[in-house]
Parts: sequence; structure tokens; C-alpha cells
Amino acid sequence: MLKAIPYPSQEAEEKLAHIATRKMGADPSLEKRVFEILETVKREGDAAVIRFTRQFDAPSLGEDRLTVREEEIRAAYDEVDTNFLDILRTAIANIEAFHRQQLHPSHFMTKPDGTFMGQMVRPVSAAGLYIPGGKGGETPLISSVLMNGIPARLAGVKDLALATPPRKDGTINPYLLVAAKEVGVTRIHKMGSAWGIAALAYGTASVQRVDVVVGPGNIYVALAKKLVSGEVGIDLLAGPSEILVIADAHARPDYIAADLLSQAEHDPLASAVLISTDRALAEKVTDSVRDQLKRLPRCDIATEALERYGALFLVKDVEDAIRLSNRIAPEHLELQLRDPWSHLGKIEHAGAVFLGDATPEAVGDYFAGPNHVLPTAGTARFASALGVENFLKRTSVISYSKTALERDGRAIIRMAELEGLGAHAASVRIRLEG
Ligand code: HSO
Ligand code: ZN
Repeated sequence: MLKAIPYPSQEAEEKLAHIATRKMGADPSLEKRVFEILETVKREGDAAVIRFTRQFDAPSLGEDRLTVREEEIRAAYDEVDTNFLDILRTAIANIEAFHRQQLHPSHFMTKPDGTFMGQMVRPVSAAGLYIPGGKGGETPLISSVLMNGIPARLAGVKDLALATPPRKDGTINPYLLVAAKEVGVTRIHKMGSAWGIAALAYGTASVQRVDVVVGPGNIYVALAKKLVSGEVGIDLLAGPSEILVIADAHARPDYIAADLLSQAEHDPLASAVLISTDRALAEKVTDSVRDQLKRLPRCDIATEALERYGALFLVKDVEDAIRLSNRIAPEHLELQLRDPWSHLGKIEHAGAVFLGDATPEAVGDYFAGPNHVLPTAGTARFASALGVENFLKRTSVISYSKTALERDGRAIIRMAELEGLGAHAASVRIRLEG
């Protein structure tokens, strides 16, 4: 399953190319189908959303039940245990504390000539979080409610909508409802897939449109987000999860195996890569993967992911390992090394880095504080984790004094004339002459 490949080598290049080109399987006909769903919702609004929801999720959802009612949230609080509430609130506090650091204030500058320039930072008015139901609504990604909702709320977004597909009986998982409420979500809509995204982006009679749509989802959700982007802002187009572990002889093979599997279980298209400086360690990891796999509830998914996009590269030293990792630009990078800190500065492209053997990637998924929405498929070369800035925009502010305009006016006129824009030039000249 995880066959050791030396790096650098031709074989390694082929494996890298294979991993790099993995796709969610989007074909043009699927994109066309999603486009049609979006158009239908745009045209028919609520009626279309209800029709799709009844067809695919909850056959008897009432016409007036697209939005969760207060009593459903109250009932959810009665259903969840207090231990869950404690855990949830601690996770929220951690994630909040981290994201608070991302709040950058507006800034202004003045010059002695009386000019004033600045940047006002303002939140978007409304944001929509999409949360997948998971196995018919039974295992929703509750942590994603926190990771997508908290930065929005900290940014100051007033209207925070959440869309998620209802279960077959028209209800929503109570843990998800409580998480949404605790995060400060202001409305929850029972609508999934592409029609859920369309309703958020375009608005319907009962779903107020939003300005930014974020959140994970399957290929339909991803395509819908891609198609509505431009009309609304979106976060990253997240691909299947990835983990890359760099390890030396000091690392614990069973820990590494467990961490590789933790990402492999997300998706049959997930990728799990080990780069090892030590052959004996690599062999132990392979054995341990095989062993632990048997005990996993999502064994089938993880096996498929490892078979298709698992890889094990053997390198001569940590320097080569990091060179390779920087080429891959992984979503999650674990440094399972004797002295991980001494190598951190050499990491150039990665969504998130995890140091030391007490840091399984899962601590970042749920609890530590940094965001778990991260760039995938090599996009860490230019993209970053979801954060407060995804919900903010900057407005420039400019004020000139008469003296400053007299000083700069001729230069501005010259530039405008070079562009053949006489009205621009005249708008300055009229002031210099007047
Ligand atoms: N590892 C995923 C996020 C997640 N994991 C949610 C568990 N729940 C992002 O790549
Ligand atoms: Zn995860």
C-alpha cells in the first residue's frame, strides 16, 4: 500500500504528478447540472429550494419550515449533554482567542500639506456558512461551524446565516444547532447542496441573501460556490484533505500511522504522504498503518485514499525532505523530528504546520485555535487559512488640501492626457484655474 520510493528519482516525480493532478471528479456535465440548479433557484426561489429539499433530503418538509424556529433550538439544548456544552465552549474560547489576533484596525495618515489618506475596515453585512450534513445528517461537521462562524462574528458580521441539509424527518442534528447558537449564528436554514448555496447567494422570499458564502461541502457545493463567486465572495475552494509528515529516526511510527489515517479517513480522494529520512522507521509506519486501519470505522474510505494517493518517500536528510514538502505545499504538515523547531523557518509553503509528537493534526481540526479551513492541492503556494479577513473589506479614504492639489495638479493632468482622458484632466484644471 505505502511503497517506499526514493527521492529524488524519476519514480518519485511520477508519483508527485499523480498526487498533484487528483481532482474531485468534476466533469463539465456536472457543472452544467449545478448551473441549472442555480438558475432554477434564481427563477423560482423558495418553491425550488423546497422541491429539491423534499426530493433529496426531507420528503415531508413543510413549506414554511425552511428556517429553524426558536423552539427547535431550545429543544436541541435539552437534548445535548452538558459535557458537550463544556467542550464546545472551551473550543470556541480557544478559536476566538486565536482569531482575535487577526483583527487589524482601520488606519489613517496625514501629511503636513494637509492631505489625508486612510483605510476603513468594515465587515460584510451578511455571511452564509454552509455545513454538510454527513451521512444523512447524522455526523455533521460541528467543528466547521466554529471554524467558519467565529471569524465571521469577530469580524463584526451582523447577519450570520447557516445552511445545512435537514435529516429525513426534517429536523437538524441537535449538536449542530447548539454549536450554531453558541457561535452566534443568527438564522439557520434547512437546505443543502447547490440549492442551499444558491438560496444564500441570490436570496429567496424566506432566505435573505448574503454577501459572502463559506464552508466545506461535496462536489455539488464546491461547484455551486465556484459558480456564484463574483456575485458573492467565497472562501477557498477546498479540495480533499491532505497530510504530509516529515519524520526522522526519532519519530514514533504508531503516531505517524495514526495521523496519516486521520486525514485519509476524510475522503477517498484524500492524500497522506510520509517523507522519512529513515528506512526502518518507514517500514514500521507501513506495518502500523495496516494494523490500525483494521480497527477504523471508516476503514474503506481510508484504504481507498491510501491506495490512490498515499505515498512514502525516502530521503537522505531533513533538508531534502523539506525541499520536497515545499514543492508539494501541503494543507497539513507535521514535523515529527528530533528538533522540529530548528526546521520551522525553512518551511515555505504549507497551510498549517504541526510540531512535535504531542501534536496530532486533529488538535488543529478541533481545538487549538487556528482555523482548520486551509488551502489544499498545492494552493498553499499563494493562499492562506480562512480567517477574519475573509469577512472584511477595506474602503480607501482620500482628502486633498488646496495647496496639495496646486502642487500635484499639473502632474495629474499630464498623466490623464497621456491616457487620452480629457475629462479627468479637466476635473483638475477647473480647480487650478478657479
Ligand atoms: N481536517 C479537515 C477539517 C476537519 N477535520 C473537520 C475534522 N473535522 C480539514 O482539512
Ligand atoms: Zn480532519
